[in-house]
Amino acid sequence: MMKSTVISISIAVLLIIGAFALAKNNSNGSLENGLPANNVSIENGVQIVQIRAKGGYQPRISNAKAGLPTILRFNTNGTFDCSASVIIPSLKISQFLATSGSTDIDLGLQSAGRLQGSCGMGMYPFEINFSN
Ligand SMILES: [Cu+2]
Repeated sequence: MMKSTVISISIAVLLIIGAFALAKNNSNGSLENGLPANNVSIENGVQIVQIRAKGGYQPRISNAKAGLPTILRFNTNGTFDCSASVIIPSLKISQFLATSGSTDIDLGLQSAGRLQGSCGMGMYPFEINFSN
């Protein structure tokens, strides 16, 4: 009796520690410290904007060049939350992402300005600032 109580308390303590460790990992993996500073690259004249989608979008704000053919590439890794559903209202884009891997969305040529998108429910925003 006594022994099983000790065991269940130990398990509870381990679970709590585990939950904290997971939470800490998540916050470390997000935004500023989780991604390279530059998530925009140009390959063969095509601009690629990479955004990680999992529990929101990182980085939340990307800076890109206007007037280049542009691909928005979402990287996912076990993304089962609603950030797997992307909308960009001004371009009438609504796209489901692969649960893991990458999904490209062709943005074509964008003129200078701010392109805003979010998850399907509008709770996780992201934006791309295109400048000349
Ligand atoms: Cu959402």
